[in-house]
Amino acid sequence: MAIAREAEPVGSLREVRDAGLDREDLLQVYRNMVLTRGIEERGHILYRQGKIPGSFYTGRGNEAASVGVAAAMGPDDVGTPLHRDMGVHVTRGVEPWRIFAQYMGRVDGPTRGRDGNVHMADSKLGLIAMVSHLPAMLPVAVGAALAFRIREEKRVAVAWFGEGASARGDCHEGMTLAGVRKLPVVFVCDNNQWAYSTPTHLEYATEHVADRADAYGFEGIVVDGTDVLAVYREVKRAIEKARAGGGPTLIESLTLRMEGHAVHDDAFYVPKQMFEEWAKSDPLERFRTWLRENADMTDEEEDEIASEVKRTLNEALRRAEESPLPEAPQLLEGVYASPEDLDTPHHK
Ligand SMILES: Cc1ncc(C[n+]2csc(CCOP(=O)(O)OP(=O)(O)O)c2C)c(N)n1
Ligand SMILES: [Mg+2]
Repeated sequence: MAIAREAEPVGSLREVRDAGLDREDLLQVYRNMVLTRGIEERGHILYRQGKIPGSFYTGRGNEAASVGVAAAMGPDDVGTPLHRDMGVHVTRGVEPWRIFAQYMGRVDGPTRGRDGNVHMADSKLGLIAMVSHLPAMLPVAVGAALAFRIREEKRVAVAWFGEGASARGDCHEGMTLAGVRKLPVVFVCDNNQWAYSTPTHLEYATEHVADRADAYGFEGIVVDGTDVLAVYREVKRAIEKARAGGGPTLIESLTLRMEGHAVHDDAFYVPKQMFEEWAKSDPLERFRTWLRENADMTDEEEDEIASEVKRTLNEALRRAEESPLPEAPQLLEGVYASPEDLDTPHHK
């Protein structure tokens, strides 16, 4: 039996206004979702053209979840987004041309050519770059939340992890400490129902991943990750609760990974019917329909967003391709911090 609360879908425009989004905000959220998908689609083309070293990961199906969470974060909050969360980078304001530069290992990517793919973040925008080892970023986010507590800053950390990664010890360690110290952290589980080729019934034995929150002493919520407004509303509540001293929340966002684990994987092991079922709740299409029915989005507004995104992507690709590859002697720059770079007293 489920222990976590199962969140209701969002209904009216009024409810959305109460949650803090006006009409302009809604159109911006939609634009960020369209841009997120566009970046990953163009990235896939770059990969096929042989311009991207290594592999290529996308978060198709996760656009509502990633944009919805990021839209609920405050400007001084921090986050540790993962490989399905391009919408977080887009919403926090990473310019698309820098994302393409990152994909291609160029100096203008957020890691300045030191890493590829989505192993990136712009710390000036409150994001901490992921490492491959999952869910190693959870203790990092919990550490950030502990720092906020010690420094008496009203900031919140948002920590992403996949349902597969939830089986590992660092997840348990991070949540235990966060629960015991009532830290200002929101855990977001991107449950896309597959960990590479492993299905959920081989990943966890509870009904929901969020059911575990109760055992750590905080609230667990399951939300439909294709419903951007429901994601926004639930995360906004959890962030404000954390900011007010109410401790952590675990939000499980349920989606389906709509492509292979990465582009080298054709996901032959996912039942075709499952894809067909989930394609019916495509996050972009769902929100587009909602906006037309509830916020009177016009054909002109929709076309304007589509063409602005297209222009942005074309310009971004052109600019990224002009960015050079890094020079070998620069590779160690910015890798190690010196005591002067750090503002922590014991490093002075
Ligand atoms: C500690 C660790 N073990 C194995 C891997 C290899 N690996 C990369 S992604 C992945 C699947 C992760 O599944 P999930 O957490 O559900 O995230 P998803 O990729 O589905 O978003 C695995 C096993 C890893 N990155 N880190
Ligand atoms: Mg998964």
